[in-house]
Amino acid sequence: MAQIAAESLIERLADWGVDTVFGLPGDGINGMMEGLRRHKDKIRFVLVHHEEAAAFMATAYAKATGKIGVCLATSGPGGIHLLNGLYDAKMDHQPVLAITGMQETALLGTSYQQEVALDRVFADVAEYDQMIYNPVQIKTVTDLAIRTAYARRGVAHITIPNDIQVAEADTDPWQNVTPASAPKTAPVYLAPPGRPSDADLHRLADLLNAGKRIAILAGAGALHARDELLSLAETLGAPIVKTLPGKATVPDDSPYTTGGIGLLGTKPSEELMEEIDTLFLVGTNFPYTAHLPSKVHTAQVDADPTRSGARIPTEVPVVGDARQTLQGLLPLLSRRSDHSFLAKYQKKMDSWRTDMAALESSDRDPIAPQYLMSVINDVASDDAIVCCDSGTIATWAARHWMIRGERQFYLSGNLATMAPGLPYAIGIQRAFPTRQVIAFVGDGGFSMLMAEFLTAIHHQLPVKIVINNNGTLGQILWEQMVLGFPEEGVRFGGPPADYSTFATGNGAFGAKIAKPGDLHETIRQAFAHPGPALIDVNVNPDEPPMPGKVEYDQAKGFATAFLHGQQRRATIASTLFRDKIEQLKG
Ligand SMILES: Cc1ncc(C[n+]2csc(CCOP(=O)(O)OP(=O)(O)O)c2C)c(N)n1
Ligand SMILES: [Mg+2]
Repeated sequence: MAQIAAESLIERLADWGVDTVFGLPGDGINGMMEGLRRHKDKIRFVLVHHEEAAAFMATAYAKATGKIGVCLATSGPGGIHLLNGLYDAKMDHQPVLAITGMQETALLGTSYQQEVALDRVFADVAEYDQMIYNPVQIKTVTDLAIRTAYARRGVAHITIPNDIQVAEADTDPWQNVTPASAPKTAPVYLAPPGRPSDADLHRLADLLNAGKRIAILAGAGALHARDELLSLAETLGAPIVKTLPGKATVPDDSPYTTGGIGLLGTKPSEELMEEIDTLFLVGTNFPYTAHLPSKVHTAQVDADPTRSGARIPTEVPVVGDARQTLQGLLPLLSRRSDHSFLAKYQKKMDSWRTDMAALESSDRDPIAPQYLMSVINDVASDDAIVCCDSGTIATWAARHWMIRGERQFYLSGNLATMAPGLPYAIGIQRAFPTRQVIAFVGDGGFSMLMAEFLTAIHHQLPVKIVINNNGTLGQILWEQMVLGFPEEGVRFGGPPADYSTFATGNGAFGAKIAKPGDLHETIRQAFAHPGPALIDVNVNPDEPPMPGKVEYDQAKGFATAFLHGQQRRATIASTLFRDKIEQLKG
């Protein structure tokens, strides 16, 4: 059988080290599916239930491995379904290749069924966006697409008309009229040098050596620089604050960190930002600038020149890889013998940790979401990976999922979309079959893409799904109240749905938990189970995700919403929040 053009693409992906394609077929990609069928030995196709999930899986695969993630969808609706997951990749700077089908070349422009100009639809999301018109283009375009995705840390898109997919591979049916042939590229990516110039390193060192009260703000761009960050903190006597996507930069029990920042962060981090004279941003483009100090000396290292000094005035912006920059910088720093500033924040963290532990009480009934997360934290292994949805779950995970050992944490950082937790877990479990991969998801987010739990069952991927079931779109409920508005349109109604039967009915481990006393043992059993497991936990819907440091306006908003007829105000007021309102009144 002659090779078809789709095989050139599949073989080229394999040459790039791609071992998995996440997707769902359709008549626009039957040639691609035949290419995959013929090369099963090289690339595994993970059939999903919704293309959006395939794009999330590819994004998570890239986040966890550093390698390109690949997703595949048919023409028209399939391609459109990919978009939300691809924007997640774009906004969290992950290399992802999206491959879509397109109508036959003879029909293009005739409004044939499912004809959607996906190259135009993807123009905003993709750094590289190319239709294939001729089989001889395929290898080169694949090379350039993947290189661009790596170089610009974003999405590349290739769309292929279905007649070209099944044409003979490597043929050029047209008369050549140009003094050039298809470029002979190689399946290779050469990363740019990551170490800044000596002059830049000295400027950085001068600013930091002059600082008296310094904080380091570490983001996802510093996830591979743990040792260097800890040495930097020790040398400067400076606490490390972590963005949420940068949560795994350093362990949560490290004496050098004050944990997270922003609404989901810690009180010591907020206080630190008010006290410092010097801020060093490492691998972060932290967007919530209201949580950053305005009049301090600022330095930053970021891999992308377009993000230099992109948020706050920055005296010393440096472009480079976080790890290589810190390696070059450390020998230039004078070591502080006085660690009293650090010690002050270590003490504040001791009391923050005590406050958090009090919220994790197993005595609280209904189950407190903080307790749920703390049980997951106790039972999970030292190299477990948590994938989290957007919503109140992100606050519980930020504060009660403790990074230690090789643990990791992933969420949709900048797009902050609902529903990635489950598909992220599947994509990462595919990359690391023997690691414990846990999705901590909301009932709202889970129900959006819940069919993907079947994907985990069918592909024997032993993901553990824990649903923080509060029967509401909780995050938005609290946001409405902070604005002073009683809630509207955020409660699904009725008792919380039971998702456990969906798991047990399909041969997986499933359990519904409503009592705190049942939680620990069930989570233990679920995590020890060799296959996929789903634990659906009814938590207290009236537990507010409190900011680390409550501002007067936030509490005032709650009080106003109460006055204007907020539902369930008696039960909401029975939570810790009442104490906070009382404190603020005084
Ligand atoms: C696709 C999408 N739609 C809407 C939102 C706005 N939003 C953010 S969090 C949230 C509530 C999520 O509910 P759930 O998953 O149950 O988590 P909870 O906040 O209740 O813990 C909503 C509606 C969003 N971020 N993404
Ligand atoms: Mg919810």
